Amino acid sequence: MAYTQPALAYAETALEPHISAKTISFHYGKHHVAYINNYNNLVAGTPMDSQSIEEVILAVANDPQKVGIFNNGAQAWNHSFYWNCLSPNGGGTPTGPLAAKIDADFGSFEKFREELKNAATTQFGSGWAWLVLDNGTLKVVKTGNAQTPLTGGQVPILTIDVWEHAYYLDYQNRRPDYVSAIIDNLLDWEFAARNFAAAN
Ligand code: MN3
Repeated sequence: MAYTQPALAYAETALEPHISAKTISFHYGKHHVAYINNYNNLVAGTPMDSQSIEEVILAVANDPQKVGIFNNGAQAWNHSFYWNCLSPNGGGTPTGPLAAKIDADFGSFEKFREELKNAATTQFGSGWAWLVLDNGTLKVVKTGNAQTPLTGGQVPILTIDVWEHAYYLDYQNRRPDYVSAIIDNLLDWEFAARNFAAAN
């Protein structure tokens, strides 16, 4: 069955001024939709059509014959995850077990924040910065293009899309400003806490 785009949990204007409605309209309404349509067209009529998108991503990750399925499927999944990482009531700091684990694994929230910002700003070209749980340890990692931590067995907790289409209308070349705006104002720590709890 076809993969369907999850509804946004907020209005297209809700993330302003940090991310404009115009960016959301293109990013959610055009880029993400295109990845999903491409993915559905590529798996239609194949056995992959009956698998979950996560199963397909893992199955085709290292298959040079299925690069198109991987790229579109992983981008479909990464973006669905990304929209959930953002909230008009986001930013600030985590609480509870996730906050304690960040302190334990990074030293402090401030050190984690610097590591995430550094990963997001130094990812060369298109890609993603992530907070993941890797064998019981929280880590910040970055992935290029459509690559996703799912293929390495890491559990995504949060992500920031650093493809230019994510910020160019609002920030042009100023990727660090976009990254800071997300970390300080939009990251949904309640979503992150649910991902962390589900992984334990
Ligand atoms: Mn994107």
